Amino acid sequence: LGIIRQLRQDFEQRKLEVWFQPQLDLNTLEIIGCEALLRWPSGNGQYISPAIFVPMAEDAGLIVEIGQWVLEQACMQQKRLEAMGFAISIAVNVSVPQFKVKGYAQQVKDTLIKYDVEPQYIELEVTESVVMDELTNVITTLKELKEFGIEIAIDDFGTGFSSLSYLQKLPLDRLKIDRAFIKDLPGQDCQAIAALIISLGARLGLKTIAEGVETQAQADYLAQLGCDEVQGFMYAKPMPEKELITYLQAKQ
Ligand code: G
Ligand code: G
Ligand code: MN
Ligand code: NA
Repeated sequence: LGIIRQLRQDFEQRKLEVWFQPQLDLNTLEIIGCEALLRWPSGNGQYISPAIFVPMAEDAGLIVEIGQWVLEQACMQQKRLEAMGFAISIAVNVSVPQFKVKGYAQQVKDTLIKYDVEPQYIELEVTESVVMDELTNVITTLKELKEFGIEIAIDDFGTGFSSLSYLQKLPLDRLKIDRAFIKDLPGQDCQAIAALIISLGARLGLKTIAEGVETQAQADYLAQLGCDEVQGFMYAKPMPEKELITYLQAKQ
């Protein structure tokens, strides 16, 4: 089977999984949310990386259906966590083809209403490729979502090919500093870029979250720079729902 046919078949047979990676307040180390991340089991406990299959699913248009399913999983997860006393938000990645769907913002709102999820508990992560796509009506769509109460983050910030002017035009809440600028901290070049993004965020009134934090030295440096939030293997890896609940209970 071609990889896309296999993906479509496994999706239809409900074999895809959504895992969750905690996000923490860097000052208090309180868990403030988690990112929903797709996982495609390939047998023997192995997984095909979304870095490989998500771009293929985008090209095939399949990401529209899968993305909607991820959002619904995130909504159901949020309700289950809330019922257990964990009022944390869930961040969902959104691709360009999803934004191209007519009425995308309304579809997202309808989904949250269907699952009775308060909008403040869902965040959408968009990349600079979404922001720069001329056919997505991104400003109108994001404004509609933001007015509803959904938070918006720019994912992989600093790695796209875009001007900074969109930062003034879009209703954003958060900048996610790409792991590329975290991994060599406190190396000099990374330091300069991370420091710049954090102060840019602060001056624009946006929260900054660092991705891929793996060491205490990185965390210390980010704290010193005034970074608000962190996500990374040092705190927790992406994990299935059951493990997430165990993790949250242990941290209580
Ligand atoms: O989980 P991991 O770090 O391997 O993810 C690799 C990439 O796949 C990341 O860039 C992430 O944004 C993307 N990805 C994971 N889950 C989803 C999803 O549900 N939708 C989209 N569009 N991208 C995802
Ligand atoms: O691009 P996006 O931010 O959506 O991708 C998140 C990806 O980063 C996930 O695939 C996740 O598994 C990965 N990730 C999260 N934390 C770390 C980390 O500390 N180190 C590394 N190498 N990858 C990480
Ligand atoms: Mn992301
Ligand atoms: Na990212």
